[in-house]
Amino acid sequence: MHERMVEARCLEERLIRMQRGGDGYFWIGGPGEEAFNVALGLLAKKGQGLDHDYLHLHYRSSATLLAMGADPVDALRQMKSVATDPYSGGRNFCGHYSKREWNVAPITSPIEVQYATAIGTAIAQKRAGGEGITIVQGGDAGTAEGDFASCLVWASRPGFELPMLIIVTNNGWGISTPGHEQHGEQRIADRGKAFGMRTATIDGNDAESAYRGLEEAMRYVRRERKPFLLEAYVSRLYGHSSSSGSNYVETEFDCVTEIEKKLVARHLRTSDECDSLRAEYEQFLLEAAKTVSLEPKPEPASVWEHVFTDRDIVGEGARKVPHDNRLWKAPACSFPTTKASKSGSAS
Ligand SMILES: Cc1ncc(C[n+]2csc(CCOP(=O)(O)OP(=O)(O)O)c2C)c(N)n1
Repeated sequence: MHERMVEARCLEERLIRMQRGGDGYFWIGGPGEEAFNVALGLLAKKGQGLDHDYLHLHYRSSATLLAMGADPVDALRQMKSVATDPYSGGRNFCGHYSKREWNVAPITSPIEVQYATAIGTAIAQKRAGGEGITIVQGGDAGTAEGDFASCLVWASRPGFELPMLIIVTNNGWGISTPGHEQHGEQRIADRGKAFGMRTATIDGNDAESAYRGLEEAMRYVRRERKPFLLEAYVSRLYGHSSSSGSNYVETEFDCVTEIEKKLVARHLRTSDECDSLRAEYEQFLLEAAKTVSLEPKPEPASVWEHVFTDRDIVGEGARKVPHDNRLWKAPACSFPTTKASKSGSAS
């Protein structure tokens, strides 16, 4: 875990430097969340399809992707907006990953959208059975959005509970608004109790607590096929984004420094070894950023690739669909039915 955390921190620091040096337009990322996010990436059942975990992550989740085995150089490519960026072909912000082969859904900039889309993969996994679960993660301020409430409702319908691990990484801020001014309850996780959900609040800054908390929650969702709302306290070590200055915040708890203190105290690593590990990653990423800066920019015409549709759905599609019922087919449905719906009345 330590090595992945160091790698993730060095990557975020390199991305910040790139943005400041004119090698990127905007930075947002997850320094301060490495302990929790690395544990999540290591524990996820990686792969494609319903029997693997679906991940609907946050723009601060770079460490999760690294822990799953992503190449850090690809994150530099997205920052530099070069055509070789495998996530968006140089067309999206840094930290906006997606990886079909690992069920990692695209990160959204509008906050909380992921809590609504995650319901879809969780329903598919409920119907399919098996071991795969849906994991959705976002920040604390975003939980004020209706999408979060929709997620709690859909995840907990009696008799059709969804295999969903609902995560809130609570850094105490929504850009510049402090969390304690925004919601009356002490713990966001407590909201799950009203829906009959299992919940927990953990210290996401401590690598051991994060790993154990996640392991337990995931085991429950995987076996019981029911939701779990997990709130993890984390730090926001370089502020909100480049828009807020992206300077190191001395007063926040630093999970990398803390794990290193523990490793040294337990004689598992020396502080020299910790320093050299960091220096190695820094050097590697510095060199990689230079190489990436020489890679080609996307061709202008590629702006039309991977957009929602290449058809005229407003003109042609919108006219056809409502008038031609043959285009619409009822999907196979295994929702629980009420007595009324069994006897033919609308439910
Ligand atoms: C729907 C929507 N509203 C507002 C914003 C502007 N915005 C971007 S990040 C952010 C704060 C999000 O805070 P939180 O959910 O706690 O996540 P954090 O960034 O702190 O990890 C806001 C309000 C947005 N991106 N999308």
